Amino acid sequence: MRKLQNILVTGGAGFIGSNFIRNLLGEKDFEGRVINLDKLTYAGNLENLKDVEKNHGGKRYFFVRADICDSDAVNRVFREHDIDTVVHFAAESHVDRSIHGPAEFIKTNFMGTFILLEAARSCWQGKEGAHFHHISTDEVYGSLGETGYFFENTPYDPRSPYSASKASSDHLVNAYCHTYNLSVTISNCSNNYGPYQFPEKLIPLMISNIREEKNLPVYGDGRNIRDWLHVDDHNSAVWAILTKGKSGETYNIGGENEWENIKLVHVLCEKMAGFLGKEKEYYKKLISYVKDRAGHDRRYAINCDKIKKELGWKQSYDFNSGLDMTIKWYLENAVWIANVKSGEYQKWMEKNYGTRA
Ligand code: NAD
Ligand code: TDX
Repeated sequence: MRKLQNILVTGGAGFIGSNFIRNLLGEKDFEGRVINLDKLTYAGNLENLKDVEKNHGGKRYFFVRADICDSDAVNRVFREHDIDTVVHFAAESHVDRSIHGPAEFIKTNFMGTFILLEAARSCWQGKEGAHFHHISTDEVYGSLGETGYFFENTPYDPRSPYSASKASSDHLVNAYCHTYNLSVTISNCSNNYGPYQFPEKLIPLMISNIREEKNLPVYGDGRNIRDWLHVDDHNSAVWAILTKGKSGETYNIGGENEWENIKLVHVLCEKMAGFLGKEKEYYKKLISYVKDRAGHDRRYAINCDKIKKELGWKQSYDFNSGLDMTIKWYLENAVWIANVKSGEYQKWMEKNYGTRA
């Protein structure tokens, strides 16, 4: 089992990263320190980590506001905190935004990953046990028809600027392993849901709009399929890879839980009706089919037998109760939603979509 001391988490103020840090600091097999390096874009919010800062700030948890594209800042953090492990979450993560403005995706997702790899290469020369884990997505594999699954050896076929930027960063990570013998792992995960997800993504957007009785925009015919996984299950898989994963390997992580978008939106409407004391069908009238996303991938489905067999990981949430807990969290944290949706995000939405959101 790999021994981890000073972990650099990039993008730790975002959705998955903040949940990861919270879980990591509660992990019984980890006694080290976490350094969260985040630029705090519209998607990064320190409010996500208020409890972590209170309980561990200045002791086992440190926040550094920096851009992963800033080589000086990244190198400084590596040296000042004697980093031995990187968990690289930082990215521009929303497909729709990558269609409107790909430049930031290429910069952060590709160039940012390059800067981090270079820092690791120069700071880790001769460092025993140092390891770089890269968080990627199932979207790099492209789009499936009605049958079949993505395996670790499925050829890459990214189709949006977002997935192309993630795919190219995956290639770079592998190249550093082969060329410079850097210890690396990569995980390709399916769609996550859970607390602290920015309300631009399907599940929190729908929950937030249902609560406010706003339109529920379903793209195209609503029959695109995604495989949903609770964020804690994603993060327990990342922990398994960090501690037991083999350098040079890729691990798929998935929920084995496929849903057509429209069916999922129906379930959210029904569950929200239950929570908010309305009749079962009440919120479905808010659904509106809107113009499809350009190049919208039809279906994602992950085969995650490898991580199950080799690292003993498995999902622990069932979708029904995971969704209930998630909905409750958003209902209890309406102020969080209002806060994260103000500022830069709101300005961008108004520029690109008018006032729809
Ligand atoms: P998110 O958008 O919620 O958070 C991204 C974080 O990265 C934010 O805190 C943001 O401030 C930070 N960031 C962005 N650009 C930065 C930069 N240049 N320098 C430093 N920090 C920067 O994203 P998320 O949903 O938590 O996704 C995290 C990672 O997981 C991403 O790499 C994404 O591709 C991958 N992923 C996400 C999902 C999903 O369903 N959300 C699924 C599979 C993989
Ligand atoms: O308003 C919407 N209406 C709609 O029909 C939104 C926001 C989405 N959709 C559809 C598009 C997708 O088929 O719902 C599905 C899910 O959309 P997103 O939540 O935007 O996720 P997706 O595009 O599948 O990508 C997500 O999973 C893989 C994350 O955003 C990525 O970061 C991750 O890599």
